[in-house]
Amino acid sequence: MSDEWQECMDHCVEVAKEAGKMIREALQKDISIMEKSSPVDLVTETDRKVEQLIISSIKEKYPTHSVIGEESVAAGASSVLTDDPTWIIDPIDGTTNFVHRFPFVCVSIGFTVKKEVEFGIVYSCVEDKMYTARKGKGAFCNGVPIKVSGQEDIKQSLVLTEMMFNKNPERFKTMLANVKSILTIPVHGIRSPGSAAINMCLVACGSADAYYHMGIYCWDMAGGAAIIREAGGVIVDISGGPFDLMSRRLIVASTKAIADRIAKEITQFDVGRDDAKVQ
Ligand code: LIP
Repeated sequence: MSDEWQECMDHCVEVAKEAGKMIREALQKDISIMEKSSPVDLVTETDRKVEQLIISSIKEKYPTHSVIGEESVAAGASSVLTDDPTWIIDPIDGTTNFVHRFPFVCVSIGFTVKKEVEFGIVYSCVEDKMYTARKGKGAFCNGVPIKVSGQEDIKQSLVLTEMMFNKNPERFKTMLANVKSILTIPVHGIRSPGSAAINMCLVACGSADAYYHMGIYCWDMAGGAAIIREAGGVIVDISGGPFDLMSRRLIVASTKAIADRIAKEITQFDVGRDDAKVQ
């Protein structure tokens, strides 16, 4: 069985390269922007085309596998994770970056078996960095092994999170208050690169020490989850408890000490679940 998943991973890397080429070409042309759930939730024709490319390639080669894709879910498809081999796809993670040509844009794909992440790839296609990881086999960037910083001291750390307008005033206030709490520890700084998957890879390769977020989706987290674990980092729920891929929240850190400290500072708010429709 293990070779079968390796073959899937090799295929995943090839299709991500093709998708990345499509995104780079689209960056050279006019980009027409559409809104999804809010004026700050954007989608483009390229998101949809890239997702179609990836899904058709997977379906042709692995017709029995399941797929959860960001744009398919936006169009009404299910986002319930089952025990089936499942490809969880974000065709462009960092769509807002893409429309502004801010260069942190990636293709993120995680592959689960019995609801556990078996492998993940994140292709930061403007930087041409291909992050890959398979369970038990290590994490790599362009084939070179990567590992987390190992930083234990939150006061010596660089923390990533994302900030955006939230139409719920209480949640918006809490999100900003959380940023203030983390800055006040104090940490060396907070950065917002604009792509959840790239944020996870930045922690995985030691360029940052932690990343936290409430309100992202399984397709933002699945690829990066494999990479951070295999790079020696930790991934937990925003409460500090076990990570749940469908929970829409996470803390990623170089060490448990840093993850625990962030969990202690954060005030949670309800963001729902990816699989809420079946609850
Ligand atoms: C985006 C993330 C971004 C986060 C947004 C959104 P998209 O994904 O990666 O970092 O702040 O909430 O989920 O929409 O570009 O795939």
